[in-house]
Amino acid sequence: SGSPVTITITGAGGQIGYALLFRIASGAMLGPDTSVRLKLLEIPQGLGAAEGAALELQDAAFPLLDSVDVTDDAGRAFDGANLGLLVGARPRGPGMERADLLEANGGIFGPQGAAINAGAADDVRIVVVGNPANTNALIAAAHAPDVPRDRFTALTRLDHNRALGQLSEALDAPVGEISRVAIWGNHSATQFPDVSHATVRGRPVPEVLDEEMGPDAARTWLSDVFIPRVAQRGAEIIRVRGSSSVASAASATIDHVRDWVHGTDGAWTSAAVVSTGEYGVPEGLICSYPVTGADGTWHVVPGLEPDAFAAQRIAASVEELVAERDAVRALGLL
Ligand code: NAX
Repeated sequence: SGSPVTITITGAGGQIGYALLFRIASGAMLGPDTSVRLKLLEIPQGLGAAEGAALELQDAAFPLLDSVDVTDDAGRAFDGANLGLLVGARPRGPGMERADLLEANGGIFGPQGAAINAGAADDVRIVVVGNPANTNALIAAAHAPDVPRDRFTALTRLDHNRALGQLSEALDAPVGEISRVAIWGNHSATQFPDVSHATVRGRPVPEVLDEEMGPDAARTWLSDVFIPRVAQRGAEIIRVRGSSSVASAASATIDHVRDWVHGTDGAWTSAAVVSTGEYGVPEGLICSYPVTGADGTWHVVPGLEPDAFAAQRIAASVEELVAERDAVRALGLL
């Protein structure tokens, strides 16, 4: 099974970290033939929780787990990393302005990007989970000039999976029968969950919705129920559960990395990747697109023709990404 893959997890002592570690060590992310070497990065206050998780990983006796290293030193954490799951971030505190939030996260993702640049393996792949995920990924990438841009991504797979879950319920079809769903834009409330190309059991979803609800009701359901419910699902989870999404976020992170490394066999998923100008998105932004995974690379699905509604939704979310980029640029973080 070759040499172990080195995986750096930041914020490993936090909630998502706790849900992620055991699934990675079980082989759910890289498969049953790949052993893993885990490097857990925390800030000093989080070290105890990360060390406790490391003890429990030992107690779970995973055959694929080669070693676990806990540190608060980013240089040590990213040394030799093949994969970096950047989960730890600075949450928005009470009364915190957006610029303060971006600046605090710049103080995290800038140095982590530099540590990746200095010490990660040549094949390093990064997924940023910590919010604001797209812009944090942009900051990290800007501090890693020697790493190819397309190795920096942000997680929108949770949004994608949420969209699948909602469609599955509405269409009374298992998620495995639904294809070509897409999330466009920012991992935020402005994101555009797009079903215009989606199919269920091979039939176009818009057609099935029209048939089941009538065209007007279908349009209203999409714009007033489906889209806001997916885009605001995080807030709904907090309301119902009393705490933010954890296991679903970890599961989406596993899905993202697995599909990036092993490919999707032509199936669409969603990931925030560096734009090279596709669909009019300014080059360099980390924007969610419909993608396929092949040869260890994400490929933006080409040749789609967003209708007027979709184009307007995508533009609004991209505008927010531009504003975030301009704000971090003004703060000197890029
Ligand atoms: P927690 O607060 O439980 O854990 C975060 C951990 O990160 C803490 O243990 C903290 O000590 C650590 N940390 C902070 N700064 C660090 C640094 N500089 N280096 C290393 N570790 C650091 O939050 P959790 O629920 O695990 O969520 C983590 C992040 O995921 C948050 O930013 C959250 O907003 C984001 N999310 C992103 C999602 C997505 O789809 N992209 C969905 C879920 C989640 O909301």
